[in-house]
Amino acid sequence: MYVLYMTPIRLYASTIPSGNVYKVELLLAHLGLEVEMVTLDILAEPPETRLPDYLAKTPHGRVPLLELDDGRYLAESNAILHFLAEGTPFLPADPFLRAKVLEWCFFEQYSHEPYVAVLKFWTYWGDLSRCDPRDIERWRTRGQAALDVMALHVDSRPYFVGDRYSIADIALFSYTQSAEAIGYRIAPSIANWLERVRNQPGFVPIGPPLAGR
Ligand SMILES: N[C@@H](CCC(=O)N[C@@H](CS)C(=O)NCC(=O)O)C(=O)O
Repeated sequence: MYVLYMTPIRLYASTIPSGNVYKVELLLAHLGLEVEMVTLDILAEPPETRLPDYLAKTPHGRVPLLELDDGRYLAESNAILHFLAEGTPFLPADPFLRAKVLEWCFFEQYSHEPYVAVLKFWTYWGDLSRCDPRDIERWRTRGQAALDVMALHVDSRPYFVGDRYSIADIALFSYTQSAEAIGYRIAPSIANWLERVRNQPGFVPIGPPLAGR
């Protein structure tokens, strides 16, 4: 049991399984914490994430969104991971290692998620045939480049930071686990690392890709 200085009570998620929401669900499962789940239809017209009631909670209008028992809200998956992991073994105490965790979380949001997650979205829930082929090519080459960087890193170490499972692994695992199914090459070092993550105590799987469609 972990002592958190603020109690999260509610997690806003989407009807389709979102990798960004899943990161938070996975950490909550590791921590043994339960929160109320509120699912929003992000494929509706307009998406439920863009209705005034939700925008009043988070002007960016995205999931995940964490609600605390004092009425405050926190958006951005990796910020939520940092908040929930504070004081737990999933976020190192050492300042340099904490910065390394941030390094990988920024990498995930800038060099990985914008390509792998977007290709995943259009493959399962959008209409890939309506996408500009140059966009698809960019998602493939840049997503692959990110996966190759990751493969090199975990070739010589078990986890991304400090030889210990942390929220850096959770952030990167979320969309990487779906990468092979949508056509990316997964090196053996990545496959082994994915397996190490799946073997962590309290691990929960993400929902199937076409759920909630
Ligand atoms: N950088 C954000 C990305 C959040 C995001 O793009 N969420 C998507 C689901 S994965 C969403 O809310 N889409 C609905 C919408 O754009 O209205 C994070 O890491 O939380």
